[in-house]
Amino acid sequence: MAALPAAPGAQGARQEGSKGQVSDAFTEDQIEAARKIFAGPIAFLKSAPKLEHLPNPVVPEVAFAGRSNVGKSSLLNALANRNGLARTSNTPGRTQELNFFDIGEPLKFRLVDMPGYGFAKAPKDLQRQWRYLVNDFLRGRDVLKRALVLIDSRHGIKDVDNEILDMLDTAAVSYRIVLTKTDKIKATDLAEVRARTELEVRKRPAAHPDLIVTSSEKGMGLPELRAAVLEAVG
Ligand SMILES: Nc1nc2c(ncn2[C@@H]2O[C@H](COP(=O)(O)OP(=O)(O)OP(=O)(O)O)[C@@H](O)[C@H]2O)c(=O)[nH]1
Ligand SMILES: [Mg+2]
Repeated sequence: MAALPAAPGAQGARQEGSKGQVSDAFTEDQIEAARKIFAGPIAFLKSAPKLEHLPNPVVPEVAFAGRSNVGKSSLLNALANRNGLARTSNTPGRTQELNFFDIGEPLKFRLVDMPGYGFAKAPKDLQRQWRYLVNDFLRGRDVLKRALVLIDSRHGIKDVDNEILDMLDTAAVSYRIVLTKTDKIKATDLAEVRARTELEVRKRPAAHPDLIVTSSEKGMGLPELRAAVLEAVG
């Protein structure tokens, strides 16, 4: 793990910020309402390779953003409890378009799985294309209620993440940080990265102050993340 700043302050912030076991507390009713919606009808709607292919903005949307390979598509599948809804891969750069998923029947809201950023091995013009697509969507989509910005718990917030967080803060796009792949690290390292990330997030005006800590593999944090999505679109 990278060197960490000021551990004592980090600990303080963590205690203050976390009321529940894994994130801020949702009521049982909120958790149950979210569980029900995500257990119901969910369908892939369309892939948009360019902004002119976006679906009509008829319902609220929540988008999954983050570095390539951080686990965006896997987390969407885990939330829906449906493998293969969004395509995942070991190889970074799997998701190359904006993929829209309809939640609820009648349609209640949409989730958007986006291409990742920071995949250095992708051809430069492709990287640029994805960056424009993602940034323009996040900045310009009226019905976007919140972006979920996924951060790999093994690495914490990196420079490429800060670039997108700066953009979201500047454009006043509401977002929330979600730590991923927590099954891959020790509990002590997780506590440390969580505390450090919470401190970093507190300085950011458009960020929700509480993180959600997840593992798609083990199912950790999924009930809370479902509730957080519902809260964002509600
Ligand atoms: N152990 C573990 N592996 C995970 C988890 N989430 C995702 N992965 C793995 O990480 C790899 C990348 O996952 P994806 O969901 O495709 O990542 P992505 O962010 O959608 O990637 P791009 O579409 O390329 O931007 C896959 O091999 C997943 O199986 C997790 O919670 N735990
Ligand atoms: Mg993906």
